[in-house]
Amino acid sequence: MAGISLGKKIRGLLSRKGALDEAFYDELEDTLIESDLGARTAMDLVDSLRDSKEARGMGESEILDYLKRQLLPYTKAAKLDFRDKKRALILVLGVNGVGKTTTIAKMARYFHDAQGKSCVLAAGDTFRAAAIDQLLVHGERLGVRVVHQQPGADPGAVIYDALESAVSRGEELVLADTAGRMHNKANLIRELQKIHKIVGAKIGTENYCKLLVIDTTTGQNALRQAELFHEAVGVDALVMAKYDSAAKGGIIIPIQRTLSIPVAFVGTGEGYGDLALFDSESYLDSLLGIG
Ligand SMILES: Nc1nc2c(ncn2[C@@H]2O[C@H](COP(=O)(O)OP(=O)(O)O)[C@@H](O)[C@H]2O)c(=O)[nH]1
Ligand SMILES: [Mg+2]
Repeated sequence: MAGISLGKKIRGLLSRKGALDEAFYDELEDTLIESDLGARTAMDLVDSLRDSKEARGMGESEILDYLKRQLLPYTKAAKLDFRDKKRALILVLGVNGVGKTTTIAKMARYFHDAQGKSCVLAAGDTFRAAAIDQLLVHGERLGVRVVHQQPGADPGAVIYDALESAVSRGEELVLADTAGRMHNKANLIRELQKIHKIVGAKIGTENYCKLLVIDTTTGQNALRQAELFHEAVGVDALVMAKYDSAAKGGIIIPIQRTLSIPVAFVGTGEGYGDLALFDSESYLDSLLGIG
């Protein structure tokens, strides 16, 4: 599980070193960087610990608590609450293979069970035929309608249709899949901007959420992806998929530091129930091995 290793490493470092000397600070900085917290965060954390008067007399658990307090501002949670909304749309973004389609299926289950929402899925990844089939299979298993067209169809049109038909059928939440790959990056961005323009105008910003799925196991790549998608269409919240398989798990911290994007969900496995609401306290406790 993610995080245990960072907490363990820091504890190991503390028991080996005993004293908070320069060698300890250097190793701590390396350890933080290895856990994907980013060089700037690692440096700032170590500097603040080094400069803090309170740190001198601290024991192991106090140091971990101190680090936790320093990191809290960069682990904000996004609250996706659609209970009072008659209609809303979540546009799910992310590069190929990060877990978009799986997350959509999990969210259909979550928003139905936790918020009483009737969902409809839009097969906006028209780049691959298999992507449409995959969504259809989830829809059938979950008993949720899937709006789709043939491979190669205009994804903006598919999502627009899903929204229109949701209005006429009284379905409240549209979960829209998108392609994570195009012939090239410029194409992908242009396609997403087109979808964003069509969908945003139709649904209105207050009922529209752009959710970026990142694969927690890919480390710094996820930061570059977040920058790309955020610049293209603006990302409202993140999903940390595959947290269960990540040995590191600190990547949301540099993403929040740079882009201030809060985290909505954590993917904890491949099943429909394997989606947890992100919670800063428990995330940091797990990252730092506290408690
Ligand atoms: N262990 C684990 N696997 C996941 C999670 N989310 C997705 N996956 C797996 O990641 C692979 C790619 O997922 P998919 O939803 O097809 O990615 P997409 O290309 O972004 O739509 C699949 O094998 C999923 O079962 C997760 O939270 N944990
Ligand atoms: Mg997919």
